[in-house]
Amino acid sequence: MDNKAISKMFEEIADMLEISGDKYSRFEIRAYRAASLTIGTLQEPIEEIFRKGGMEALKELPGIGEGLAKKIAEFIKTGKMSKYAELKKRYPIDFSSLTTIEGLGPKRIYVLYSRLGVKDIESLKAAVNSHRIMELDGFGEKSEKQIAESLNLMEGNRGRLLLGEALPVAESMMKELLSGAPVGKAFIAGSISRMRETVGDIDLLVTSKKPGEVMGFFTKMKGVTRTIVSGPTKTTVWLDIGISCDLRVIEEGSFGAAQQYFVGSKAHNIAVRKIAIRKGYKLNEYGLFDSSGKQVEGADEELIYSRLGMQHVPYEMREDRGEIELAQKHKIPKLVERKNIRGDLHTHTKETDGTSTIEEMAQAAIAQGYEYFATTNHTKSLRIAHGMDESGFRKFFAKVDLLNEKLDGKIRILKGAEVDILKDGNLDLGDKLLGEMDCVVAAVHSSTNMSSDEMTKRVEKALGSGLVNILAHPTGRLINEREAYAIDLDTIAQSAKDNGVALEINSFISRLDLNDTNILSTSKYNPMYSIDTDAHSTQHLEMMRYGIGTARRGWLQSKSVLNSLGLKELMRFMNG
Ligand code: DGT
Ligand code: CA
Ligand code: CA
Repeated sequence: MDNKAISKMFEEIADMLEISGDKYSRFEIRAYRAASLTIGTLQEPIEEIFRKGGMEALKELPGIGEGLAKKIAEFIKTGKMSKYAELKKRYPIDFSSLTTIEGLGPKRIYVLYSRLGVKDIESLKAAVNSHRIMELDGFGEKSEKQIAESLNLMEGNRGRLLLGEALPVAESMMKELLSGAPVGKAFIAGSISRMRETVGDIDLLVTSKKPGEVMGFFTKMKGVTRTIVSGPTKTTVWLDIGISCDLRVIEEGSFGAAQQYFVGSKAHNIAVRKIAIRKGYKLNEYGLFDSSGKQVEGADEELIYSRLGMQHVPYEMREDRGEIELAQKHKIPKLVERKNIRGDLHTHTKETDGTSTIEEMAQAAIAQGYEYFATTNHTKSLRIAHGMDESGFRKFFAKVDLLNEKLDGKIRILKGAEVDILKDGNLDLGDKLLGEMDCVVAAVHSSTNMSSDEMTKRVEKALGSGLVNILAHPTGRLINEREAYAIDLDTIAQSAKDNGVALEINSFISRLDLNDTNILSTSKYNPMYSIDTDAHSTQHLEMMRYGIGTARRGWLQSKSVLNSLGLKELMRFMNG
């Protein structure tokens, strides 16, 4: 997968241009960052897009023009990008790792580099440990502490990729195996199948009569950098995306048992195995066996559960968090599915920090099969995202009105904003304009360093304004990068329920906010949830699956999902 490499390079080029003092326009730097986001979140390998459609296909990607397309093609063809190499010679700094540390942008990283020789995570750690950072101008003790905390967080998650990075790779490996190797069934197991927010390694299962041939093919597949262990039933390889992948060849008669075992989780499996033992069976990855050692089930996972007196358990629930008891009582809820989703209520356009036009977003939403979507650009306080003021919104909405007319019911674009919840809990746009909007998404973006009490009151005030429909990314966490800010979600969930505000499950791969445990713990207040992508380009609409996976991990049913409502009922909620 070149996606991640190219995305990183573009981001680093932007970082390096920013500190270079060379004559580059802000526009150019922004273009590199937008392109980085587009490619880093593509759900298809970029080399595939290029192979099928050449330069033209690259240029069709949101935010990719001629110049950037050339650089992408250069990298796919040669494995190098000369612009990047040139700048890197001047700045031998690992920006892509260092910028994930909270509080460090390119300029501050350059200060650390020129003053302390910090150029990667290792040397940053050394600088923190020797307490030399707090002595620098513009840093201080608080900064050093923040950096230390961020390093610890990174350490704790070391080696785990985002679900949204690993899942597309697993799927494309699956496809390659099915088309190129002598395999029958193929299946993605492990944490990916459970839609866990991060993934330690990829687990693939296939059936085949020629395991040797399959393994030979597997170790030479695209993205494989080396073979770690190779055997006829299990082979492990290292992938260029930075994690390993286990491939297991299973016999048909054991496929269901292997699925049950390797989907996991380990905790769920242990609980199921105990039930098997209590009923006089033995359960392992080869099958369910009776006391005489005869295999009584094996090919079909569902039959294994049913033989144990259990309902089949959706993969996302298999964490031993109470699903075992529900399955025994045959009370597993019917979880929300992609087909229940009728629109996306949090999206951006070019007018602020998105890369697609409203027309492009509308076409992409139609292609998703949606009845409606809300366009919710940033408001004025959020300068780094080019947030709009009242007149900007009014001008934009006039355009949306025309477009709605032109689309003639093919889809309904809801006019909205992602309005900033300011430090004092006030909203960052006038009441009159907010009152006229179809869909007001509110979110905290700044001054996040307050006590839980203060933050909770701040957000409660916004929810109580009568103007807000959805509270976006309620905890503000970024996976592997930034902890949730302090906030009392119990109080917020109760307030959301009382004020008719939905809590967002943000599907963006680095957010997944609320997360599974937040959903489980807030469900008792019975608020509505809105599963949105926060798309900044047409491609990002594809991330809906990660939000749905997260919702399912939180045991959510479609009756609690705002954007599973038809347009009429949705508007009743919005106006209620
Ligand atoms: P990961 O890779 O850390 O994101 O998480 P998983 O769940 O994919 O874990 P992994 O790859 O170590 O193992 C895949 C599945 O295999 C796991 O979910 C359950 C099963 N498994 C692994 N080790 C054990 C074990 O010791 N006992 C049982 N019962 N199952 C196991
Ligand atoms: Ca795994
Ligand atoms: Ca594994």
